[in-house]
Order: sequence, then structure tokens, then C-alpha cells
Amino acid sequence: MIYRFPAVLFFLLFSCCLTSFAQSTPPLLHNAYNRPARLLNGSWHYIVDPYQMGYYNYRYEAFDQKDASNREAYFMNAHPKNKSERIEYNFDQSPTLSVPGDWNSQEDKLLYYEGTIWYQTSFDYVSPPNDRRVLLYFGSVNYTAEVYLNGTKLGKHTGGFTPFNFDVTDLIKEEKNALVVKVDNTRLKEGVPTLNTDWWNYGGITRDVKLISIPNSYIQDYHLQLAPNNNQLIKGFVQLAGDQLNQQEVQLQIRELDIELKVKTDQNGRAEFEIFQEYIDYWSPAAPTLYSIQINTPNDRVRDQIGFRSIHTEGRDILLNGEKIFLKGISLHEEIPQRMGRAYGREDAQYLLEEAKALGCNFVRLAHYPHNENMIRLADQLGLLVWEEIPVYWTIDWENTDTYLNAEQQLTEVIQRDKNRASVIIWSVANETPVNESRNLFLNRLISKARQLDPGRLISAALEQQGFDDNPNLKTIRDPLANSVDILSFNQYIGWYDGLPDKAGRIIWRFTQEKPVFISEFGAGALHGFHADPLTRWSEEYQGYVYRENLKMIEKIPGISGLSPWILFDFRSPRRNLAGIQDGWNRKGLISNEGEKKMAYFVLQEYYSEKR
Ligand code: GCB
Repeated sequence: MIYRFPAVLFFLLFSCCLTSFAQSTPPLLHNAYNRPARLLNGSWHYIVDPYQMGYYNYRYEAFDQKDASNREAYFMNAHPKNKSERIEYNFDQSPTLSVPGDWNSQEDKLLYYEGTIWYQTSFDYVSPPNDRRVLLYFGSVNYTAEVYLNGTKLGKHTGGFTPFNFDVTDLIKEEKNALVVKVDNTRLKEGVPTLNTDWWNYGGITRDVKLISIPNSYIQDYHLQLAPNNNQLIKGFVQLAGDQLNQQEVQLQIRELDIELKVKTDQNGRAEFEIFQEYIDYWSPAAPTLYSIQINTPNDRVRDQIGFRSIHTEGRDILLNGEKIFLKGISLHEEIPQRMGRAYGREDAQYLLEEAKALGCNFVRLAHYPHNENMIRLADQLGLLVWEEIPVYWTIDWENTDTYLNAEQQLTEVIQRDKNRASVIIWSVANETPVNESRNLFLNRLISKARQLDPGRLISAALEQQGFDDNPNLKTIRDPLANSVDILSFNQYIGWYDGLPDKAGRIIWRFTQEKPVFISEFGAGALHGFHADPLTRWSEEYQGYVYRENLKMIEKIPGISGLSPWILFDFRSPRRNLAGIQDGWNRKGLISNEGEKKMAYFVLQEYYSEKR
């Protein structure tokens, strides 16, 4: 049964979400990526503050709630006014870290650090004219960010992988602005993700920080995609924000399609449109056509590059532009292993996605949290289909309302950022979560939310598979969530956590749902350069054997529609402590942390090159 969320609860949740935002937090700007901006990236001073000296007084009361002008608070960025004043911190004398960038990979002493670090930067800014506003935009900060400009708190953001913005027009000065960010990556039971993950908890300001100048009335949001049921209809809306909302003329141009359309906004600043278009070069992995679009209003203008494609399921098939497609995928973390750090810029995205292409992929599963926007923009250009995911991973605090709201906020923010990207075809709401009543409610609510925000894409979650007591070789999905998702995705580790590689030959899969079946993970660990017979754990031969046997088994699954084995590169994980083999790395990569390809890489590459 599909869980229906009572309307009154929706209202309560919605109103409490709203009150948790400060005044200076406008709705998230769509397509900040293409807006002219002043980057604040660079070297920022930092103070490691495990006891949160800069945040709490000795009674453990937060300065910004009790005593916001206390110069002891680090966000005041104070300097002694005279030789007698006692100020026990000094950003100017403190060391620096690069922004964007995680802190763990920049300083040896911070490799394992989890806690609070304060960041500070100073900048000058030419005052905006009266008819413009200034947004301060963060690509992401892991995990909580409390942001202060010139001593005033702008707000707090929770969740390590999605963007947020503040309006700083009234606080920004011509000279010597002090921007201070308290970043805390302490793992929390009630967090999303929770305490336990199989990846490195990279802390810091991990993506771009920028100042975006926008007119007082500006294009805050827009959606421009094919109508879900008609691939000759481009459908969408433009949403303005600011002081002039009603009856504003919105002009939409797509030159290459000879489209030039004018519509007026309603009193809420919203204009909707539908454009019938007979000929469109549909976006696909074989031909990733992107159209240049421009939206003009009396005060504002944005440009974007948008591809048009349809994505549906029909029985066990996934249809891209009405044609059946097999997803030749690979899973990826947002990490550059050679640097032992988070990936962030355009070059990093290029490296990761080019490697996926070289393997023969048309699809990437971006695990286990939203990756940076360069990945998605580049996937659009390279013609890679994308699965995006939020970090609802393993054992979330299912009964905690704040945990749910946090997960929903992360989902909302990633959809808000990427809803116009042709490459993104699947929103995944969870990975390997245990079936129980409160989890089912939690995930069904997230699924409803995703469908409400974006009816045009497919919804999935990486589920778990089960055997039968009387026949362990017969496997299925026994999870009520299977009824809610569009794609029946699951992780399985036959040959690694589940028997030896030859077990795959005995397994029979049986599914009752008439939905596309997708294997979101399988794999095995191998240390690059370690060679032995195929039954020796950690050898490249063992990993190759697991891949060969699994691929044969997968071929026999009726209606299988794709796979994204685990994983392209070895990745950092504090759970992986086997000396001499793991040394802090999850070794399931097809490519080692030094960039060397293992034997199993070639097994999968050959399979993909032959697969139609
Ligand atoms: C899984 C998880 C993934 C782990 C992987 C492993 O099922 O989804 O995050 O890293 O197994 O290596 O055990």
C-alpha cells in the first residue's frame, strides 16, 4: 500500500521548515552555476576548535543565542582594541586551508579530524546599485555550517552535499568584509547520513563559495523539460522572486529551435508555458544534444544549456526517448583517490567521468550523496545517464521527525539544483536500508516528495535481496518499497559477502513486480598487483572471477535492464583496516588508488563492449 501522508502533517512539517530559516535565507537560486559571480574561493584562515570555544561560553550557552556581540565568539573576528584587551583567537595569525577542499587531505593532523573548524576570509566588494541584491552561495559544506558576515549570523545549513544561499545585501560593505563559517562534521545518530558509513567523512567547505549579484526582481527558478507524456511538448515554468512579481513579461528563447515565446507572470511571480515542437534532436548517450536557452525578464536574464529527452518504464524495460536502453553503469564516490580527498572542480569531474566512459559506460551511479554540479553538467555534455542519491544510508533514525526533514531538505535541494539536467534520470532515496514499519513510512514519504517535486523522472532506492528458507539459491526482493519505486534496484554481493564466486552459477532470481530490474551493486575487493589463484581473497584473479560469474548470472535475469557494479576506484574508508591489503581503503575498485586498472576492469569493459 502506498502511504499517504496526512494533509495536516504536511502543513505542520511545512510550517516548521519555514520557521527554521532565517530572514536572510531566500529560496535556493536555480542555475547559480551559470550566473556571473565573484568567487570567494582561495586560502581561508582556519582555527581547529574541538571544544567549540568560539561558540559556547563556559556555561555551554551558545554566544549567538545568549550574547551575540561577545568578542570572545570567534564569529566576531575580533582584534584587541588596545594592548590590555584579552582576545584568545586571531584568524589573521592562523594557518590557511584551500576553499573549496576538504580539510582531511590538506593537513596530516586533520586526516581523522571530526569536529568543529572555523573558517575565515576577508574581501572587499564594490557596493551593488540600489536595484540589485547580493546572494552568498555555498556549493556545499560538510556537515553543518553556521555562517556569519561581519559579526551577524546569516543562518545555519545542515547536510553535507547540497547548496544553500543567503541574501547579504544589507550586510556587505565596500571594504574588509569578514566572512566566518563554523563547520562541524561530527557524525550524529540523527544525521543524514548517520554514524555509520563506508566512506570517509571529509569535513570542510568542499565546494565553491560565491557572491552572485542579482536584480531586485530576479529569475529565482525555472523548469524546462519535455512533458512526461508527450515528447513534442516542452513544458515548464519561470518563477520570479523579489519586489516586482505580477504581470512581468517573461521571454524564452531557444534559437536553434526557432522558439521565441512571451508570457506574463501571475501575482505570485510565476509564468507557465507549453510549447509544441515537432522536431527536436533528443538528448541521448549517443548524441547528447544540448540547446542554448535564454530567459529574459524586464530586469534579469539567465542562460542555460538544456537537453530534451523522455524517460519511462514499460513493464521490465527502461525507455529513453521511447526506445529500450540497457544501463551499462558503474558506481562512483566523489573522491580523487590519488589525492585522498573529495573531488570538486571541473577537472576532477572530467577525470572521473572520462574513466567511466573509457570503461564503456553509458550510465553512472553517483553514490551515496549528491555529487558536485560539475559532475552533472559534464555528464550532460558527455552523454552519461545519471543516478543521483541522497545519503539515507543503512541505519537512519527513522522515527525522528528532524531526521526526516533533513533528508527531505537534501532531496529538495538536489532536485532544485539538477531538475533541468537531461542526464539525470533517476532519483534514489536510500541505500541498503532495513525493512521495518517506520523506515517504510520514512522512505514512502520521500518518494512522494520526489514525485511531487519532479514527476518527470524515475524513482528508485538500492534495496536488499533475500533468499528462501527452503531454497537459499532462489532469490527475490521481499520489501514493500518494491511497490513504490519505478525501478527495482538492489545490491548483492554473491562471491564476496555471500559465498564463493561459483555460487553465482547456482542462483535463480525471481521477481513478482513487473518493473525493470537493476543491480545497483556487486563486487569484490582486490589489491592491485596482488596475483594468485582465483580462490585467493584480495587477489586480482579473485575479483575477476567474481565479475565473470556475476555477469553470467546477471545475463540470465529475465528483463534485466542494467547494472552499476561497486565501484570504479578504490576509495577511503575508516572501516577498512586490514593491514597490508586495505590500510584504510575499500579495495573494491576496478581501478586502484594509484590509477592502475585491475583484471576485473577488463572483464567488465569487454562485457560492456559486447552488450547491446
Ligand atoms: C554496500 C554499500 C557500499 C559499501 C559496499 C562494500 O553494499 O552500499 O556503500 O561500500 O557495500 O564495499 O561493502
